[in-house]
Amino acid sequence: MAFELPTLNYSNNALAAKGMCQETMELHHGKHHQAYITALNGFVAADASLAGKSLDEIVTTAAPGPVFNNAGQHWNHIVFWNSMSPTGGSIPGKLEAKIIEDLGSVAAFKDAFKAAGVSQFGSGWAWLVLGSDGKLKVTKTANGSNPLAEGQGKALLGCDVWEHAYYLDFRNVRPNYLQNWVDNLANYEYAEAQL
Ligand code: MN3
Repeated sequence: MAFELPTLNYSNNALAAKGMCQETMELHHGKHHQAYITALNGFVAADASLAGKSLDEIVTTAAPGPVFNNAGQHWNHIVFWNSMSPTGGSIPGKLEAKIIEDLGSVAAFKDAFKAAGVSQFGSGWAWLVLGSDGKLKVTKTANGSNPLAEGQGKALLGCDVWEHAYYLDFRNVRPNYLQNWVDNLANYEYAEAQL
């Protein structure tokens, strides 16, 4: 069965008041994400060894290259849409306590997350991950890679730092995009639900 673009839990203009405009959403979800899925489906249709594999299986087994890149980006964007909310930015108590225990403070978490995204040279992702040791950690990955592929743990939040994610709203200023993301867009309820 072909991979499909997931329906969003919110409208394309629902994040505009939070710093992600409707045009960004239309291009990012409707064009960029769709393009990864279309490419991935083309590779699957042309390669019997990929037929019937789940997205997680492809992400964890594909060699570096176009199949991995497009499967990874499909996986990453599914997490990304879930990682934002029109009511984002508020950290519920259980997650807040876990952040303080594992990362020191909410401010330290936000600083680490911003630093991960800012220091990712070129395109990539910043993540809040629950490691196999049961501890929260902040990571980053390049291009289409992700915590599943790299064995970092369970991805609780993922933030796209490719330029297409922020250029209309924040131009070249990636740090401001990340600051706004952790303060106003991040769906911390989604993160907490995965603990
Ligand atoms: Mn993207």
